[in-house]
Amino acid sequence: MLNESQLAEYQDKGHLTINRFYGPETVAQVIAEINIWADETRAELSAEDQRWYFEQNAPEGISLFRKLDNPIYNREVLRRLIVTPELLSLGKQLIGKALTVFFSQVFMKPAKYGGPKPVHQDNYYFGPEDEDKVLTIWLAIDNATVENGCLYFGDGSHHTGVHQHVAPSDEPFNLMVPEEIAAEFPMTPAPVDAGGISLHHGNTFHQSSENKSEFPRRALAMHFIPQDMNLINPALEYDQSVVVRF
Ligand SMILES: O=C(O)CCC(=O)C(=O)O
Repeated sequence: MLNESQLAEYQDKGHLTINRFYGPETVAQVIAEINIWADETRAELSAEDQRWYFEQNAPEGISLFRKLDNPIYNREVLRRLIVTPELLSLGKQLIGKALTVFFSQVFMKPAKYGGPKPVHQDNYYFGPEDEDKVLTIWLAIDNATVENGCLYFGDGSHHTGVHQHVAPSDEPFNLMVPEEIAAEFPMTPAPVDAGGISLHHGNTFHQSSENKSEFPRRALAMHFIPQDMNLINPALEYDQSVVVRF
């Protein structure tokens, strides 16, 4: 459970960091499982999927995963290790008693070639009925630092509603807050130690920079909503057959 000051921080800033949520053994098991999964997935990716799932900045002949989708649905081991009663109690405290992870992602952000994620609001992607009922819990698998591309947040931006996003014409899925609106909220870095978690409200502006460092910045994000709430206006299609209810 969050204590009063953590709750107040989440409500005020729209995000909260909790270090040491999982121990090093759990983090090591998570890494081992992701490595197995990445190897299995690599073998079956089509050329088109490779453009989406691999880092496009890596040198010719080096294929590095940018992301893997739906770890909580696809990998029982990850579900069991990560979605513990302690984790669920945070979600229940913030958004409701019966929860759904309707989408989850592993962001690999590999050393040297990890690409940036521009400023965005999860709620523009997800289009929920109630903006206050989307919670992302982001687990740092490596130490996430300014050097290797930790998250940055616009403190208090969750109080400003959902803004229309734009996307480059050659990357229609890469939705972002228009620059002039993003500029109203200075983005502050939120480093998290491996095994720590970062929670954010679905409206909170956030981004991560590229990773030019020697160290990967892997993270696993879970997007929670209450079971009785619908996504009424999603910007992309979310596959209802892969939701996991808790
Ligand atoms: O990990 C990242 O770089 C982006 C994460 C993100 O946008 C999210 O978890 O909502």
